[in-house]
Amino acid sequence: MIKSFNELKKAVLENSNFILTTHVIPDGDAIGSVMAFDNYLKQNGKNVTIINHSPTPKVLQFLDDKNLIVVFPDEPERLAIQIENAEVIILCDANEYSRTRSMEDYIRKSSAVKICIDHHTGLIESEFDIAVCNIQYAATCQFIYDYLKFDNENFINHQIATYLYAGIMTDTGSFRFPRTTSEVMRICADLIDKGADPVLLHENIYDRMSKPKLNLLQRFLKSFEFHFNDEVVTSHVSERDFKETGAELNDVEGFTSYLMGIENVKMGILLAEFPKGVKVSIRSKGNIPVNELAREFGGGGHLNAAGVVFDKLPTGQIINTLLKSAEKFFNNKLT
Ligand SMILES: [Mn+2]
Repeated sequence: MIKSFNELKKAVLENSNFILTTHVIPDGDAIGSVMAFDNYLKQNGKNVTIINHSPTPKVLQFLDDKNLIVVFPDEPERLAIQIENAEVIILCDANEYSRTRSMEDYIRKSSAVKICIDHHTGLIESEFDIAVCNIQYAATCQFIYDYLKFDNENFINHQIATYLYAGIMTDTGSFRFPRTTSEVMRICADLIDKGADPVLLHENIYDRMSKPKLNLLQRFLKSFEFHFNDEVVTSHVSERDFKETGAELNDVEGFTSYLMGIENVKMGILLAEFPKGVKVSIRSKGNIPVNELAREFGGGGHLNAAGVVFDKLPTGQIINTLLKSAEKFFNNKLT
């Protein structure tokens, strides 16, 4: 566990120009954490720009109602200069520069103080000047909550409470994933006291299935195949499915819950084809380490939730490769 709140606070006090960023295809915790830290820094009178590689997914845009987040590929020349001149760059909800894709080289080249606030495995400490990381945390937003409590609780206004609640709610799968501790619930109770609206946030994020997503979901449900005595279920959505339904890659968010909601299923695999490759999401129950499985192919994640991106290959071939590797976790041989 690395928890350098004093160093983080010192970096905040000693500098004026900050850049916040997060990983490609940002989720609720990614957007929640950069929005919350942006608000905190601005309360401290700092100049802050949030620059991300990916546009904010539609379903999360309500969190950035003033359109503060700028997208690097939209204005690469201007933003590259800003990254170069920044005094501090903070990477939230990721611990590798490669997760910022088009921004990676510019961040590496910048002489800014580089800070990581994250809860994923695989941190290489030497890559950052300050790392605030702990894989026990349910969300990066939980870290930011703890940091703000450490600095001054009064910074947690209703906006920050909203961002942090959104991040914790999404990263815990609405408070049901393994790291949903009593501490997480206490934090969320406090965030509600400070102005987060749990009903509205849930509605805004989860009760908004678009027609294209619904149509993609129908195709996804039809793709299920069972293996290893029905303990493993695999699924896929093709590029054609995306094209014909009008759905986006982000729309597969939440699909893995359908895999894991099936009786006796211990591991679920979802393949989503996109123009340049195949995004694979792997989920498990109990102590089946899907992060180890993902790591064999260059991916990573948590014990029960991991991901990896494959080069463009037929989905059947990728599924067979993964099942072959997953064999060691199951008693039944590949059939
Ligand atoms: Mn996260």
